[in-house]
Amino acid sequence: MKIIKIPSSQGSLDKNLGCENAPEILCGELGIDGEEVKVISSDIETTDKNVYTKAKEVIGKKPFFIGGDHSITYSLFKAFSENFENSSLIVFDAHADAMKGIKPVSHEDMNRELIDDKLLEKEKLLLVGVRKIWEQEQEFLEENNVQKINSREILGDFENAKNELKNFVSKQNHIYLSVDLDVLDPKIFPATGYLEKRGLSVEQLLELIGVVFSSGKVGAADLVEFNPEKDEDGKGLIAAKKVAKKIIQSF
Ligand SMILES: [Mn+2]
Repeated sequence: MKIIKIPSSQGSLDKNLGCENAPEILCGELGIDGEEVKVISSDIETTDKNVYTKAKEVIGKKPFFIGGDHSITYSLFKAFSENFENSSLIVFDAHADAMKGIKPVSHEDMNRELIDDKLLEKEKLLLVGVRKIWEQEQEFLEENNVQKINSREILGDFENAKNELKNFVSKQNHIYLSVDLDVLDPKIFPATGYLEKRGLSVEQLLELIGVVFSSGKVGAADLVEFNPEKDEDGKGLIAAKKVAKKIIQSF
């Protein structure tokens, strides 16, 4: 596998400034090194191009991308889907990231932009842990029948949620896994831009990530939206490290 650092918060609409520091801190703490994508300050379009170019270079070598804000997944999945036919996207996130989009892509619209730009088939997207959906997003998700396993289902009947995930995974060919750490409960993970109550525990997230990897179909993964600047008590780093380790060990 290959670790790629993407130190950019340029797609966060200024809502998670500081998350660009996550790759350096996380890799330092984990004692791992990695290549770094060149981020051009105040030029998100060039940064996005650099993210895409790097992804094209490493797709096929089981890359693990550490962000950064969630907008990077657009360019990363674009490269992934060009390499693997019928590729699927499983996103752990408190949000649907499906607002009406404008370019450049942001962390609020990247799922929708991937579908609208025909880089992702709507039935190949699965949202996991979602619990805050805006009205315009709800319309889009319903119109497109986007599959989701929401946070309520996971907290209510974990075994059932796990089986639903297994079922989705079993029908896919090539999976890109994207983990937005705001899927975790704010009590254990306050170190991010948008806090939504009633989220997952670290143990639940690790187990569900394990389900996805046990298929042997994961070709690339990312970890996004950890903001060390909002991590006042260090809890965020502890959780982020556990999740990063799990992904590294699973590849
Ligand atoms: Mn997100």
